[in-house]
Amino acid sequence: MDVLTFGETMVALRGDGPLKLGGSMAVSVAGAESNVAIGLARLGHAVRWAGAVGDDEAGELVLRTLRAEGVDVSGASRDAGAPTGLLLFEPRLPEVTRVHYYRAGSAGSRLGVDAAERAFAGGAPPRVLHLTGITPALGASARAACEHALRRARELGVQVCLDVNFRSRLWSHEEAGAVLREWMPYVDVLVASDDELPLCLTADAAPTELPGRARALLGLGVREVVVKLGARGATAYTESGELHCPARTVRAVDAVGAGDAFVAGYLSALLDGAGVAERLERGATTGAFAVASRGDWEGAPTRGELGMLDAGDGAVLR
Ligand code: KDG
Repeated sequence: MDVLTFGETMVALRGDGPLKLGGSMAVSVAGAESNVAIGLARLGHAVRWAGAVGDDEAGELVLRTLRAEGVDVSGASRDAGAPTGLLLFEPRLPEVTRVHYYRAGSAGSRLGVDAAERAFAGGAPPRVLHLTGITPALGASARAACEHALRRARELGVQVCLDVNFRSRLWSHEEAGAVLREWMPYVDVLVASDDELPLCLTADAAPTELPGRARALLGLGVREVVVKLGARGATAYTESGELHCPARTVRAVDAVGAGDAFVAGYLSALLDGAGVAERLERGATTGAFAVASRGDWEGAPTRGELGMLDAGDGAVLR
């Protein structure tokens, strides 16, 4: 197994306009960790997603979708006592999408240490454990599960990638900071947007500018600090210095999931043994595919499609 990822995947309903006006919605699944898993699977990597869904048809949709995408779900569990979570995407303005969560008390939010243990069971350990800062925001049990996974990764010599993915609807800056700061000693590759970096540093010790913050995190033992800058691209900081990669220019259709797609591209190149420049470039490419496609993960490229962005506007590939 190349990558193990652990978190909540929900049924996702996507509308076309203001939710209160009704109309139809497209049914799919979404969750930051499974978005990364699908992105990696499309690029040919062996990935396992572990998490919990309800013993319901919504859970069936989640598992069936992940299986169809080539993601190993053998570490996932069904929780007969709670429903699969739900989220609604409401595209409110061309560039602004509102998200509504229905995940309090969901099966995914009740993940526990046993689920984390099951995630690692069977076969050789993964090369990378990928977590996000969303799962610990779901409750004490889900947080304990992540912390168990971090300790197991350390014992097994598995490198850890953490995408901060701060969700203000789920917890406060203070709550997130208290947890994420404790996690830093376990993290090898930290992915964050520039405004999320302060959550990982003690407030009074935190420098105010981006390179200083990244250096402070490297000083805590993080090996790579990868900062997502949206339309401005991404910058990686390592002990050898900093490297920037601009974003690819595409017609933006739906930015949701772009960060997860970026992580999938970055990790894919890392697994291939590529250097930081190539990791950033692949991340920029997979991120651009996500921005140019509707849905969280649906537009993720296969390896053979990575070059498609160079085909030029209006190209017809025959
Ligand atoms: O990154 C996209 C995710 O935000 C989306 O799939 C839903 O995981 C999700 C979340 O908690 O916001």
